[in-house]
Amino acid sequence: MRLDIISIFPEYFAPLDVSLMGKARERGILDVRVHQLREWAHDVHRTVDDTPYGGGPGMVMKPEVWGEALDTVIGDGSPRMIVPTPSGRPFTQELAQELAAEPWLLFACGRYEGIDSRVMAEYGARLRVDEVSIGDYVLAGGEVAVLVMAEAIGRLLPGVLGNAHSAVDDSFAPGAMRNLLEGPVYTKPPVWRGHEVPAVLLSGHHGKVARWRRDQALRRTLANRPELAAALDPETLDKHDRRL
Ligand code: 6GU
Repeated sequence: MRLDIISIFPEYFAPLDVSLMGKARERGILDVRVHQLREWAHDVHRTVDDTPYGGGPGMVMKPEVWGEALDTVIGDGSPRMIVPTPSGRPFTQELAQELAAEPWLLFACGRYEGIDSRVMAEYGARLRVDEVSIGDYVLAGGEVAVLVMAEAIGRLLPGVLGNAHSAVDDSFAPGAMRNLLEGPVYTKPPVWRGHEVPAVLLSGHHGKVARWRRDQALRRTLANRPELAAALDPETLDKHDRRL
């Protein structure tokens, strides 16, 4: 997968050289190219923003600079373009999976109050453009949101995770535990500072372990995400589940 990122703070993307994303790049699974937006600003101060029409606080990113940057990076190709913004559609595991199937993603990072909306109109006529939010809070800019999305997408690429199965029972992944959060996990020693590992996990009884894990997942979902629990399909709940 090719991943282009345009930002006025390319330094934010140093973490993409490390860990799982760094390995994916070394293995040639990911081709990340980070671009400094100011390279396409031509005045002495390399200005990328201006005051908003209609008034109001903050600054808006200028369309001409973005136009030149995007034309250069896109060339005659057709990447799927993502614009991180708190007013976008929600970034979900489902969207991560959809984006992981694309050959080329282009992230356009806004700062200040955002990018002049005509940029999205212009490129939306040629490319698939999505404005995407990573949650209901406001960041100073799209850079950190792009790191979040890039990692969520990157770990789904074939050959990135060591164990090919380790993404299948993630919270939010499709499957038998669909729509349930993952429950607690334990490793050795069996007793640590007086806290015991639940006996069922040491029993060797696979059926009981699976039942216990499902109960724990359901309890955690009820406690931490009541709206997810309320949306569970009653058809997928058994008698045991309904007692919780
Ligand atoms: Cl994608 N960008 C910014 N600036 N803030 C956010 C966000 C994105 N998602 C949630 N908050």
